[in-house]
Amino acid sequence: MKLPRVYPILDTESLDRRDISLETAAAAFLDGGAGILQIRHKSHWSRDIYDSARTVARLCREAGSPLIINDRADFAMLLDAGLHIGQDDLSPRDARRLMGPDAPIGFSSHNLNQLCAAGGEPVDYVALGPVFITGSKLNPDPVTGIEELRRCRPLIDKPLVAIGGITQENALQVLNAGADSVAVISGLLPEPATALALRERMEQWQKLVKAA
Ligand code: TZP
Ligand code: MG
Repeated sequence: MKLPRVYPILDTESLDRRDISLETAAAAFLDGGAGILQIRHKSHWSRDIYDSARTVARLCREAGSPLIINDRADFAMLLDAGLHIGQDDLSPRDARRLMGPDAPIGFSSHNLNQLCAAGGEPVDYVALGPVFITGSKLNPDPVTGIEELRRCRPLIDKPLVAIGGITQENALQVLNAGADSVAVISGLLPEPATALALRERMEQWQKLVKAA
């Protein structure tokens, strides 16, 4: 799987705090050139959320950008999307059994041991983080730092996504340390987060990562 250099995560809690709808953020990021999107919804998957996710899935299809659903294989399957799982979710093997051979599956790791183990799982990419301090995740694991990322990179063959506290200021360092892609929540949310500002922020990121 070839991952875009920037991997925007639509975290519904972060979007709610800024009063932005999932659809608005998705449309703005896709307009700004996003080559992939993830929906991360940690609370109840209500019908409203599912309807919004269906709209996002349609927008992603029209743009030719994959959509990945965090945690929930059931909704990923219904939306014909990919799946991102963590260490406490469905095992990668069971996720693959459900999702089939072709759906993209990502798997989170938080340290070197988890990363090496993830390298042998039936997943398409592995995330490592938090690389830096993050305010977007409840009870995050200890930060890995950039040197750990550099040390970890050669240990697996799969694409590596760095996550956690990645901003326009530190993203090039992270990519130069060997990450194939940077996953970003708050660094893609300007204040105020109008549709125009979101699109422009995405465009800035696209320009930035071209330099890596
Ligand atoms: N996993 C590790 S850090 C993190 C997740 C979901 C949150 C990343 O958010 P931000 O705002 O880009 O630090
Ligand atoms: Mg999870």
